[in-house]
Amino acid sequence: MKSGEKFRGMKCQGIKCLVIGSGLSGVSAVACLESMGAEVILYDSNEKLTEESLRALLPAESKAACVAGELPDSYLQDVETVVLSPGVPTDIPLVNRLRESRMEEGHSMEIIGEIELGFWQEKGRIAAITGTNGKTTTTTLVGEIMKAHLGAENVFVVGNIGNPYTAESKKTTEQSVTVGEISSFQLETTRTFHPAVSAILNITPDHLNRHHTMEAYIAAKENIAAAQTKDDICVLNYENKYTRQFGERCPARVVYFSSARELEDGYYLKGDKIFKSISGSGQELMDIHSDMRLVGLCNVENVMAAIAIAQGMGVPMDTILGVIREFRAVEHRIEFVATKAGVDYYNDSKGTNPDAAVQGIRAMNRPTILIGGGYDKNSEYDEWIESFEGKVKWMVLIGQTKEKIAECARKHGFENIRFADTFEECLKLCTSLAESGDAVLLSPACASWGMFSNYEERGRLFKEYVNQL
Ligand code: UMA
Repeated sequence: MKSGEKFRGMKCQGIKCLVIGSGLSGVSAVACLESMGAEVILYDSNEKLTEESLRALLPAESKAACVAGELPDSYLQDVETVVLSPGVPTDIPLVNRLRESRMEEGHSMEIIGEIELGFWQEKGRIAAITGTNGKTTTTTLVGEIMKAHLGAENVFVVGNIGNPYTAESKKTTEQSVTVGEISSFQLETTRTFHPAVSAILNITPDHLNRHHTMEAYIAAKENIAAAQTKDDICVLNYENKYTRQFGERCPARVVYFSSARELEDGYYLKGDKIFKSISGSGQELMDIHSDMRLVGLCNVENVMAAIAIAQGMGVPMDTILGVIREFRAVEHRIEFVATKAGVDYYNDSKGTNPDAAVQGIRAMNRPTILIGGGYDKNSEYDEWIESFEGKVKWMVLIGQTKEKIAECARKHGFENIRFADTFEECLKLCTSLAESGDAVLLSPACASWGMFSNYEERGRLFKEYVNQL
C-alpha cells in the first residue's frame, strides 16, 4: 500500500458529504464520515421512508441531515464527496446529475462507494475476493485461516458478506488483515482500493440488469486488481475463460488454480488430491475427501483459491490445511438442514443465479424436488435446466421469474412443473411431492428481492419450516 493512501481519510475533515442509501452500508458510511470530521447528508430515494425514520437508524449523537424521497438541489451545493451504497446503480438520474454538475463546474466532487471509503481508513493489509460464485465460502474460509494465524482480534471479515467495511476499517492496525468479499456492485465505485492479495474466483453471467453488458460486469470484477502492482498477488481461475484472459493483462503477479489440469506453477486438482506446483514440480497438499468437509467441485475450487490467497498473505501451509480440515459449509450454501420422513432438506438460498444453482443440483445424489424462481435479473436459465440430468423430479416455482423459467424448462423437455403464489404454499407443496429417499433443495437461481428482504431471510424461513415438520 502506498503510504499516502492510508491517510486519505483526513481529506474528509470539515467537508460536505452525501451518502446515498440508508441500508447497512449507508448507515455505516455516515458514522465513518462523521468520525473523520465530515458534515454528512444521508439520502434515501425510498418515498416510504421519512426524515424521522432515517434519523432513527443513526446514533443519537449523529448530526447528519436526513432526506427521503426527492432530494432538493439545495442539498447538493458544496457537496465534495458522494458515497454510494452498493445497491445504488451508478447510472441513475441523480448520480448522472451529480457527475455532470461536477464536470460542468470544474468542481472537485468525488463519487465513490462504501468500500473505497473504508479503504481510506485502512492501516493493515487486505485480501479481497470477488467472483460470480464462491465468494462467501472462500471469504469465510480465508477469514478463519487468517484468524488461526494472527488471532481473531487482528482479522476483520467485511464487505458483501454482510458486514460493511466502514464498520471495521477504523479498528484496523499495521498488524491486522482485512478479508473482504467484494461484489461487482461494490467494485464499480472503488478508486484506490488496494489489496495485497486479490482473487477472482470465476465470472459467469449475473447481475446483467444492473451492469447491462457482460463486458461491464467483467470490467467491474477486474477492478479488484486495478490498484495492484507486481508486488501484489492476484489469484485467478485457470478454467474460466474470462479470468484466464485477465491473467494476461493483470497488473499484479498472477497465481492460477485449476480443477481440470496440472499447472506448471499454481494449485491444481489431480484425481482426488490438491497439489501445489512450482516450476513443474508438484507437491501433494491434501485429499479432497478425507481432508475436506465441504462437498462439490465448486468447493474444491474455493479451497484451492483460499490456499493460494492465504499463502500469498504469508500463512504457513500447516496452519492453512489444519483450518480446511475443520471447515464446514457456510449458511445458505448447499447447507444440509435436516432429514424429515426420509427426505433430506438442503438450503441453497445463496444460489441466486443460474450458475450457482447448477452447483446446487450437482451436489445432489438423489431424486430432487427443486424450489426455483424469484427476482428477475435478466438471467438465462438454459444451462441450469440442462444440469437437471434426470435428477430433478419436480420443480416448484415462485416469484417474478416463474413463468420465464417454466417456459425455458418446457423448451428443454422438462414438464414436471408446479407453481406457488407464496413461499408457504411452495414449501407445503414440496413436502407433499417428496417421498422417502428424495431431497428437497431450495436453490432458486434468482435473487430473493420482491418476496424477501434478502437471501438470508429466504433461507432462514426455509430452515424454520423444515425444522418444524
Ligand atoms: N436506495 C436508494 N436509491 C437507489 C437504490 C437504493 O436510495 O437507487 C436505497 C434503498 O431504498 C435502501 C438502500 O439504498 O434503503 C439499500 O442499500 P443497499 O442495497 O446497498 O443495501 P445495504 O443494506 O447497504 O447492503 C449492501 C449490499 N447490498 C447489495 O449489494 C444490494 C449487501 O449485499 C452487503 O452485504 C452490505 O451492503 C454490506 O456490505 C447483499 C447482496 O445482495 C448481500 N449483494 C449482491 C449479491 O450478493 O448478489 C451483490
